[in-house]
Amino acid sequence: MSKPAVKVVDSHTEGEPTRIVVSGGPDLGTGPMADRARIFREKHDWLRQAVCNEPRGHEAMVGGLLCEPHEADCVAGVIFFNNVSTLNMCIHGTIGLVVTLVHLGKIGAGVHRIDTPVGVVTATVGDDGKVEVANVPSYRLASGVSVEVPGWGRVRGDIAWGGNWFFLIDSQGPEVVAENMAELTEFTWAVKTALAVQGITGENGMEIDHVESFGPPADPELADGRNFVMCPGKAYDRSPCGTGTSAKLACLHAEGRLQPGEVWRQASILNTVFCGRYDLLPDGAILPRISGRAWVNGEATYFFNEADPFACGIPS
Ligand code: PYC
Repeated sequence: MSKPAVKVVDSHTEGEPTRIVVSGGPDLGTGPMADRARIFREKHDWLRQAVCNEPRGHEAMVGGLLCEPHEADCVAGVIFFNNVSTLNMCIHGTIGLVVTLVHLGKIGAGVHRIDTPVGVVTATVGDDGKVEVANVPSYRLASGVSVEVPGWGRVRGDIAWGGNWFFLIDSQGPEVVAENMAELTEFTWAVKTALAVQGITGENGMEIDHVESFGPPADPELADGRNFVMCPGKAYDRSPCGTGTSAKLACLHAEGRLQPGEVWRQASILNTVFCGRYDLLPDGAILPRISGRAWVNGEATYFFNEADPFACGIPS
């Protein structure tokens, strides 16, 4: 029997796409979002592939399933996913979700709580449409960690949590400029693979599934640094990556290079910018606040014809 159709709304946040399934998605129950994300992974992975993979999607597509929230006072719950798996957290996707909810007339300017598998985040929609997201608490786990990377030699970096686990590399490998996209992809992917092979992980053995390489900004008037972020499915982030910017803020805080409330302007490899600042939490972690812009750029209904060999996407 054909699966029921779903409706999606597309947007991009500073260049990075988000596709939110706004209706027709599977019933995952009413439990905490982390439990629902596990059910989604185990039983409905076809929908992730149908939304993110070709022929409807592409390697950089990030999807989100709009859900009823579990936590009180939240306007929505969401499970993010990409071309290979579910994501713990996604800030560019949250900004995309928020402009989608505005587009659908479900929310307006103001403060809105959103339930995710790694905790509640708070989004503030400005009158100008700009969105700031207060992320989950973030921290640097380790600094100056050395990893031997075949073909590239010894690479040093910091390990930090910003809602996903990141390995942050400064001024090593190919220069962080758009002309080096292919080399940056190979370099950061080789680092990610080496970290996994050598058993270098985040807390509790969690996989470091994002690698972030930094260099100077194209224009110091507009940004304080530029990054290239490798995502788990070997696509680079077209935006400055909100969880990656949160991990960066945690490292800047740990180094004493950025004070609470000070603004860090993080440019992406495409020179789009997120502004980040943080509050200090009593346990020494930081609460990052990341702001950026997103635009709704499409709506669609997806049909799953059982005669179509790629109705549920081409597996990646
Ligand atoms: O903005 O946090 C983010 C993100 C994660 C993966 C892609 N974008």
